[in-house]
Amino acid sequence: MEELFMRDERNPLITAGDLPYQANTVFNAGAADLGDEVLLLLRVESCSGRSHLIVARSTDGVTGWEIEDRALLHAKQGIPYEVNGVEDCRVTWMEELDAWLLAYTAFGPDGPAIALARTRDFRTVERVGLVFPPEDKNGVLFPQRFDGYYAILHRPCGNGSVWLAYSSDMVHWGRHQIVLPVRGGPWWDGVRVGAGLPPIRTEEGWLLIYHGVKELAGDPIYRLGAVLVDLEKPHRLIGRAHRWLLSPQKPYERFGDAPNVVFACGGFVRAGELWVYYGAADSSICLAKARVSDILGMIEEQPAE
Ligand code: BMA
Repeated sequence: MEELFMRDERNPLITAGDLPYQANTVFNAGAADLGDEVLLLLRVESCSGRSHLIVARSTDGVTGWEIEDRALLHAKQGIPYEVNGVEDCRVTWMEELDAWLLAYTAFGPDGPAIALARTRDFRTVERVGLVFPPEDKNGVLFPQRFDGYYAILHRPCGNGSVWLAYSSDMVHWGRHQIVLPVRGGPWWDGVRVGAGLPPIRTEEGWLLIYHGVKELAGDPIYRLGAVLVDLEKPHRLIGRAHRWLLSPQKPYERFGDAPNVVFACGGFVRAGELWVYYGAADSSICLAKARVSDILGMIEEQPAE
């Protein structure tokens, strides 16, 4: 099937064999466009089964990755809510704080939860703390405040929908509401949805790239889709593409530790083109690109069927 996103022909860009130490897999990276280089915050699953976050840098965002040999965040730092590791980090540039905010899955004794941290240089991090208790995943911060309030997307494990909450200090969160409901039935995003990339500001609204899950005879398929939410009131959904934008098709997306998965945490816009770094089959990191205007066109379009 023809899809909007074009995969980089050099995919997969990073696999466990590229790491400077032994590990099981690498996938679901957060991304930061630093201008003269691309920085990825890789999720590496070690041979203990737990994950940590490690920095990789490349001048063209595709080749020549320099991967650090010490994790930026890992379970061994003795934080109780992270004893089972840290996963799936989303990296949001927060202009007013002059800092990168990290929203990630902190795996504690009671399951996955959402924690925040901040960094200026990706060498040291300051933890904000646990903001949503287990079970919760897919925390993604908006890059600005709305009427003085920070906004975060997250998916409490339960009903499968994406929720939005506001906070004046990033610690206490409230005004909870569903922003992106799970679609139900046979839809490609019928069982669960979760926010992916940090929200992208467009003239028409905030563009959110999310993952949707369909379950077939017990085997989930993870695909990527797009919605628009209101520029001033981001809890208001204003458009939703009915078809997915990227689905597992290539062998590296079909086979791996979790087959049939494309899962995105990081990306940015360069010259009107959205670069999406996605985890393939929970086993590698890949890149796909699409024009933002084409994605917006797809959100407006109603399905023929
Ligand atoms: C989700 C998350 C992701 C993972 C995906 C597919 O629930 O845990 O980290 O990539 O499942 O296994």
